[in-house]
Amino acid sequence: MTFVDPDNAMGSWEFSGNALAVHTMHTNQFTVSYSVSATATAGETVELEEEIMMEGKETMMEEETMMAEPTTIHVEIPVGTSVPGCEETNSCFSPADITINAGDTVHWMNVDTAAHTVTGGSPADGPSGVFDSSLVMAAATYEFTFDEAGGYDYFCMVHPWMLGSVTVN
Ligand SMILES: [Cu+2]
Repeated sequence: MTFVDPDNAMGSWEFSGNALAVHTMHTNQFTVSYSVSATATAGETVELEEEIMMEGKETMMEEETMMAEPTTIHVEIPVGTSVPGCEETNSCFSPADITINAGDTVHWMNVDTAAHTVTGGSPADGPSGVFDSSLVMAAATYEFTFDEAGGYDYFCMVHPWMLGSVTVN
């Protein structure tokens, strides 16, 4: 699989294979984030994540602005959250309240045996429409990239005691 995209320097792509090569036509530094998923046994997913920095040749022109490179933040949907109790320790999502930078991606992993949702909004006001995983089955994942700064409450539509928040700077 080869991407040649002169207009878009950024993107997110899924592919299957066992090798990854990345290069740029420019000489500026750039960062590549990649994650590797492999199914170890049925129902169990192993996920590895690394970040590498590719360095281009020295140039006379320095990049003037360097934004923090987008990263992925991991949140677990813990075992046992389909019955009330986790809300007493604010642990229905783990961690329940996170702060990230605009452009970062939050990756939710359901390690519970029950299906859950990650739905923007609150039980009182309903879904915000900003993001909604729909049902995330056991051992499944959901991710969303937050491009806009702001505060985002979210909850589980199946178990409305399950609350979390993402603060985007
Ligand atoms: Cu739930």
